[in-house]
Amino acid sequence: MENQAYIALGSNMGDRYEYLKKAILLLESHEEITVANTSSIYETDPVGFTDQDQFLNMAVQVSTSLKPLELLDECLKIEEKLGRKREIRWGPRTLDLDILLYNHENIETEKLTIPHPRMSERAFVILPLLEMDPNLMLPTMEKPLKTWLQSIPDKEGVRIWKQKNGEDVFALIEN
Ligand code: A4P
Ligand code: MG
Repeated sequence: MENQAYIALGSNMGDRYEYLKKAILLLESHEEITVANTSSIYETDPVGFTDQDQFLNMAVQVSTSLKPLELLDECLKIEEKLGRKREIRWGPRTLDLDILLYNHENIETEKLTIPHPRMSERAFVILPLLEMDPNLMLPTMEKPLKTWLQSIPDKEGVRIWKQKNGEDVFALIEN
C-alpha cells in the first residue's frame, strides 16, 4: 500500500450519513485500499447549484497499491453501487467521491485531474483535509493549504455535524 491519497465524500440525498458510512466500508473492503484516517463529518450549504439540500461532507485518507485511474474506477463503482445517478451537474447526489490528492502528483488526463481542480476554492473540502493534516501541501502550490484558508469564501457554510474524537479511524461510522 505504497501510495497515499485523499478522497472527498459528499451526499445530499436520502440517508446521507448511511451513504458516507457505506462508502467508507466499501473502500476499506477493497483488498488494495486501506482507510488510514477520516475527518469529522460536516454539514455544508450547497455550492455551485444552490437550490438543493444541504450536504454532509468529509474526507478520508487512504493507502493504496492502486494506480490513480484504478482508484478512480473503484470510486465510480462505489458511487454506482450506492445509487448515484448523474442528472444535474453539481446537482443533488446520493454519493460523490472525488479524488483530491494522490501522493504529490499532478495528473491531467481526460478522465482524471489531480489535484481536484476545484478543491482549493471550496471550504467543504479544505476544512476536512486540514483537520487530518494541518500542514498539508498541494503539489500545485508553494505554500501550505492552510495559508489559503483566509481567502476562502463560504467557511461559515461549513459546520461540524459529527465530531471525530480520538484516533480510531472507524469510530465515526460504527454507531
Ligand atoms: N474526474 C476528473 N478528475 C476527477 C477526480 N480528481 N476525482 C472525472 C473524481 N473524478 C474526477 O464526475 C465527472 C467525472 O469527473 C468523473 O467521471 C471523472 O472521470 P461526476 O462526479 O460525475 O460529476 P459531478 O460530481 O457532478 O461533477 P464534479 O465536477 O465532480 O462536481 P464537483 O465539483 O464535485 O461538485 N456543495 C457542497 N456543499 N458539498 C458538495 O459536496 N458538491 C458539488 C459537486 C457541488 N456543490 C457542493 C458539493
Ligand atoms: Mg464528482
